[in-house]
Amino acid sequence: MPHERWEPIGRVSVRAVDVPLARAIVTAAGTMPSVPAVVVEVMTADGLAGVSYLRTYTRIALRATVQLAREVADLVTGLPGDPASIRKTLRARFRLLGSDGLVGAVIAAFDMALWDRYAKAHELSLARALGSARTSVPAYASLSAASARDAAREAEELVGRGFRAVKLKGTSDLDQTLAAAGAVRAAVGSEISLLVDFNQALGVQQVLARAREVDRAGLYWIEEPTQADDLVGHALLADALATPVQLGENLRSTNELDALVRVGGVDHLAFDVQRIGGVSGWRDAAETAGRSGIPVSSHAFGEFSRHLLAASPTSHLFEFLDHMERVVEEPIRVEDGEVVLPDRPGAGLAFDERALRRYEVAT
Ligand code: SMN
Ligand code: MG
Repeated sequence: MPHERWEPIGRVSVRAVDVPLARAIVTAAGTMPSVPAVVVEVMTADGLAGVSYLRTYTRIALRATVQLAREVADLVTGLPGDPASIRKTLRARFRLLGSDGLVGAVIAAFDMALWDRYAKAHELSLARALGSARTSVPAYASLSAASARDAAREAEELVGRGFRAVKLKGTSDLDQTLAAAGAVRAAVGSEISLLVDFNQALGVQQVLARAREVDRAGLYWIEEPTQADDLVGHALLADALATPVQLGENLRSTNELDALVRVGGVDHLAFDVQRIGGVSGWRDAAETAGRSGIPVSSHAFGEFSRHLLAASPTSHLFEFLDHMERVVEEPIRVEDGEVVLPDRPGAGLAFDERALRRYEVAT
């Protein structure tokens, strides 16, 4: 982008929606019946718009986030729509408050929208704008159910649709989770990779005491077994377990990633584009991961993640969970277990206006 002439940012639209899920997701961090999200559209003076969204996970944070995003919009209106410089400006503005949490989510949403706009301006898919010529990326499917019976049935259905890897939601009850993993394994057979996500629910000592048993389950990875910010705890687990440890969806910066890698707390990474700082933040983090040779998978935000993974040096697995299915014009496409990259300009995220209005939350 060295010689880019950046159009100034013009109109910005910020709206809140709460999109019901076809199937509520049961996680160790609570049950999610819907996706509360803030939809951001950033238009430049030439009339070209970039689109993104951020998730608040709980409806009670929606209005505050919309308010914040609207104030940020006022701040950036008239500035050149260059994702890198907008990110820098915003991070400087929030240095004392901190660029994580809701602030980080809002900065990421603007960054994603500006990258979407940049790719559209060059009539390139986001992956191509990021330098990748790939057309698909291997995917795994995240199961919604946690109970053994429901998870086994859901896994069978997803394998029937072509997935070669599925992820079970673990709970704080290790016995129950290992039993559910056994049920899923019995349903899908030994050829399918089985991943388990604990969403930070276990204690380090609890897992250390049962390390051999966990290893016997033959899992492809265990995800966030303990508190995400316990880097040393994850290092102890990565050392004791033969099963690979996956984490990263809660990483907020490349510096945090660096620290995690240095202590040896991670075998497989996953980035969340909202948490890691948008497209710009992901690119920095993916470069760091690449230098260490650690495989990178994605967390949610499939519309953007598919392109980002395609362009990541140590790209691994795409997480398929089509949470925005009800409000987008084109659902995320998976064929033969791979997510297919759309080649239309930008990220390929277009909201269905009628659907958005239907689930809009007054702000
Ligand atoms: C997860 C967390 C939040 C929303 C969706 C999914 C989970 C995952 O940690 O990795 O799928
Ligand atoms: Mg997870």
